[in-house]
Amino acid sequence: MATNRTFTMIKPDAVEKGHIGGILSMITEAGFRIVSLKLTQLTLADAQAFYAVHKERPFFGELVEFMTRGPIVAAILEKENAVEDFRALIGATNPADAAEGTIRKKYATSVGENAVHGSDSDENAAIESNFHFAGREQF
Ligand code: FUP
Repeated sequence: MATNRTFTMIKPDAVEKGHIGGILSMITEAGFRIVSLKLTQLTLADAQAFYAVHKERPFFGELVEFMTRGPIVAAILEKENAVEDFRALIGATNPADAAEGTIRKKYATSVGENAVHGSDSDENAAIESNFHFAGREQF
C-alpha cells in the first residue's frame, strides 16, 4: 500500500444522524480521493481487534459497544501526506478541543461519540485498509 493513503470510518453516531453525505463532502473538498468505500457494521470481534491497543483502558467496553451498535462507513482515502492531513481535517479526539473547520468540531458530540476515525500511521492505515477491503476493491 502506498504511503499516501489513509483509512477512515464514519462512526455509528454520525451515520445515525444522517451525516454521511456532509462528512464525505468535507473529505473530498479537502482534496482526498476515494479509493474504497462501503457501508458495513463491525462485529464485536472486529471492534475488539481494531481497538486492541486500548483494551486495558476503562472506556474499552463502552467503545466496543458504541462502535458495533450500528452501521459505519469504511473508506480508504488518497492524498499527498494522507495520514497527517486527514488527522488535521478530523480534529482532536475530544470535540471540545477540535479546531474550527474540522469534521469533529462540526459533527462530533463527545470524546466517545466523535463521528470519525482516522489512521494514526502509514502502517496502521495499511492494516486497517486491508482488513476492510480486498485488493480488487481498492481503486
Ligand atoms: P483518535 O486517534 O483521535 O481516534 O483517538 P484514540 O486512538 O486515542 O482513541 C480511539 C477512540 O477511543 C476514540 F475515538 C474514542 C475512544 N476514547 C474514549 O472513548 N475515551 C477516551 O478517553 C479516549 C478515547
